[in-house]
Amino acid sequence: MQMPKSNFSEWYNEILEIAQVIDKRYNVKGCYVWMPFGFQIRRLVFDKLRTLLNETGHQETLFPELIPEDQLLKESEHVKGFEDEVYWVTHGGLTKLDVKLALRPTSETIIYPMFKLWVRNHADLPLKVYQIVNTFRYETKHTRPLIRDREISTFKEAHCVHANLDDAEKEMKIIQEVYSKFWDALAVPVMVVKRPEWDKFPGADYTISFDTVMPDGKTLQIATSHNLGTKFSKTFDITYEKEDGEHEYPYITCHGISGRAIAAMIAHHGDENGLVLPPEFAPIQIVIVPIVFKESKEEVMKKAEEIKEMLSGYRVVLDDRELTPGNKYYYWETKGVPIRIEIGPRDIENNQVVLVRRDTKEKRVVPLAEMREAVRSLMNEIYEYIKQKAEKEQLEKIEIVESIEHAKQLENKPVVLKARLCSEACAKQMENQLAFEFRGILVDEPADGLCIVCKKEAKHWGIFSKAY
Ligand code: A5A
Repeated sequence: MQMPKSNFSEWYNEILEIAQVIDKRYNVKGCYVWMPFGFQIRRLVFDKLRTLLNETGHQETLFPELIPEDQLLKESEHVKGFEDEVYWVTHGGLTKLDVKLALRPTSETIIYPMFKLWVRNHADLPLKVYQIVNTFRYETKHTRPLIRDREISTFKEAHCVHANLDDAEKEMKIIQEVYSKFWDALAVPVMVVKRPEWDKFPGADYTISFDTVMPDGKTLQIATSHNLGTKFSKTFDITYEKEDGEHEYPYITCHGISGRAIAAMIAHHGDENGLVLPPEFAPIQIVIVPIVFKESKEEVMKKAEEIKEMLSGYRVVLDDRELTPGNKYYYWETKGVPIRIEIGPRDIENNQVVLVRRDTKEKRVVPLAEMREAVRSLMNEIYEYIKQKAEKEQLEKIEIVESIEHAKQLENKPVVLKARLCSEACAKQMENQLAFEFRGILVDEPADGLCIVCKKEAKHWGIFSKAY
């Protein structure tokens, strides 16, 4: 079956179903089921994130899910940001609870009262923890699996306490590096932007966001990193004793990535035949399809087993089902298996195998003795190819605009705008005249030239887009 990607929304829904990633038929809106195959992708992807966080001194933890009402309401800006989105538990059985309990929309107000108990003096800092949990947000925009869940079933949140602003800023950079490595591994291209004042995380001093451009030209925020300053440590009365004996409020940073990571990976690389996955995150990396005829069946199956043994260390399936090879090809293509190995009587005769890559469908005949090495290098080639392809496709959707009129002409195109700006005030002015949202300024790319709005000297590149 062919699924054209031109209608992205339809394609996305279909691919999740056909590849058996998510079943969205559960009867609570915004709550979805991870199917076993999808769950394996999830595990591989989030284990990568775990490894990167562990390597940089973040420790995995697990906090409770329920928040007493008064505790959630403590930080006023934070509350305002989330009050429309909170699910409440009001009863325990038939008994009405004295204090309503919120299902976490995020865990600042759960974790920070505990930080108050854990942080005593400078030797306790930095304190860097993270958890991978489900959170709940009563989303009112159109829900869709992994992109906008009401039960965000996969939510990695890191929360870090630092002695001073300098250390907090260093952590913001460390996370930027960790996240960049993560997106690089997933071959997902990103733009790193600083969100404007009016669009930062509720309670944050500022927010850095990783946005990716989806195939339909809309941006998806796939990670955020917030410098919360001392606001939350003041609210939750977290202090530490400095070397000189004085007590000080520490700085806090927090950093989130959700199942959107998987949505982005699928959206960028998948095609009309199904998933295409970077080999590192493919639950099955190689499928062996024996081409059997009655008279040679035994011999071919024996060879196929041998080939499987030769590929130890990879995640390999030998598909010995009673189906036609064509059916098997189709089945494994939908699941994004990076390499297919075909082995038939003629290959045995010639002491060779046929390797077929999922991304380009290219076939390669290699001597059996060179198969392992060929597979290894093909995996790298596939990763490089899909990464460059995704980067190129993203770049092609980013239009540099020199005037508001030019921006207006692009309003119905699936593009993202990049414009020189001097300030957030000018960005706001531009946003007010357009059907695009201001997403922020690029953090690693200063601009020169003139501001698109006021024609004074520009300092930044601003990004404007339609957004998920
Ligand atoms: N405590 C901080 C880390 C926090 O909650 N930040 S956040 O609100 O920005 O969420 C982190 C990330 O979760 C977002 O950048 C976004 O990529 C993802 N996210 C937010 N709402 C989501 C939803 N309804 N479904 C899936 N992912 C979501």
